[in-house]
Amino acid sequence: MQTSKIYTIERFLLEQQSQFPHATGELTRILYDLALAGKMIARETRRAGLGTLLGAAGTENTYGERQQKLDVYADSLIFRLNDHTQRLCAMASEEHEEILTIPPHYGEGRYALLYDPLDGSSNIDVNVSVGTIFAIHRKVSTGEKGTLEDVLQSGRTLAAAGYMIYGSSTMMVYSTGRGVHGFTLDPTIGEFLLSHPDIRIPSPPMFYSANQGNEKFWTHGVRRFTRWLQGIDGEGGKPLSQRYIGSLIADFHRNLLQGGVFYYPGDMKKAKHPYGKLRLLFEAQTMAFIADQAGGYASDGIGDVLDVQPHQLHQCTPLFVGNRELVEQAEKFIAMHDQDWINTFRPYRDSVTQEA
Ligand code: AHM
Ligand code: MG
Repeated sequence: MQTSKIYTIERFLLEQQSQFPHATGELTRILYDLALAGKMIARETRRAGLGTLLGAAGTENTYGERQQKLDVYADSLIFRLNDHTQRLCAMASEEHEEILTIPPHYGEGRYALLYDPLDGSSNIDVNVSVGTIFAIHRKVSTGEKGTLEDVLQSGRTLAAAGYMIYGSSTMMVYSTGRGVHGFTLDPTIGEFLLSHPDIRIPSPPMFYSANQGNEKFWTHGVRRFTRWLQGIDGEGGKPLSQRYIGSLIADFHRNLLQGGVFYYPGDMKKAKHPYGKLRLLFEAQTMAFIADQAGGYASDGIGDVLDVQPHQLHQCTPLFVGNRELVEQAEKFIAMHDQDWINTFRPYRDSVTQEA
């Protein structure tokens, strides 16, 4: 007879919480609310092809991108599930320019939640995996209400972070700083069950993931790094296979489970992404936190993403994330060849003027 325990996410969270006698259970409940959001978004993504929610909503987000209807649904759902629980002092969504305050009649809590409601949403129309990304910080501002200060925190101080992936199955992967745990949704019972306890990025790595269509805009160091991954340049060993979905969560998740590196670099020539495309607070910090907890590493090309002190809610960052030795190799190539780019990026990265 099999003796391994079966854990629902609720049971697992409660068991983890019980190891900390002074824990109030608030973080546990926020994670459980996010799991519920994941189930509800998964339900809608399953029906997306049926037409009611498919296609663009006709509005644009803060980056001028077309919002998909599911983006709008996921964004409002996460807010509505969390605004009245008295566990949060503020929220921030990739879809909104400013922080989202808690309606005064609900009362404030001790945490701040950041989320990208539906990452990779341009992939919905073509039935490719998308995800939800979340990050939870402790309140640090001293007033009664949450402020920008509560969300502009470095990844080092995250209380918890993770993502949901809506793929061939729905999974929730999270960490509270004690390992990375993955749960798979059993749709027949509506429960997330522990399927991937204590995830570690395996070695040797298998894949590299980048949008090589942008290669002509990349810096010399990033191109040299790519050749190295292909086993062409320098001491590079066995070539890695290339896999790129264009959905950060899907690309990251594959590399987390099978080993590899994802990168979306900054470049000097493409005016649109001088500091990379991805957002530090809504995308990169969570990937960095999960990678770090799984034995990997995330860099912006200069140093550890977790050490970057954000100054802007929608700050962009280059991102190299995956097996530590691969990411460190990217840093080496960049330090060796991309001094001009470093001189351009560093003042933006290290700026201290806080803004929404
Ligand atoms: P989004 O937050 O608007 O969905 O954009 C982020 C997505 C990531 O999921 C993905 O890694 C990247 O954009 C893909 O960009 P590109 O199409 O330039 O390769
Ligand atoms: Mg996104």
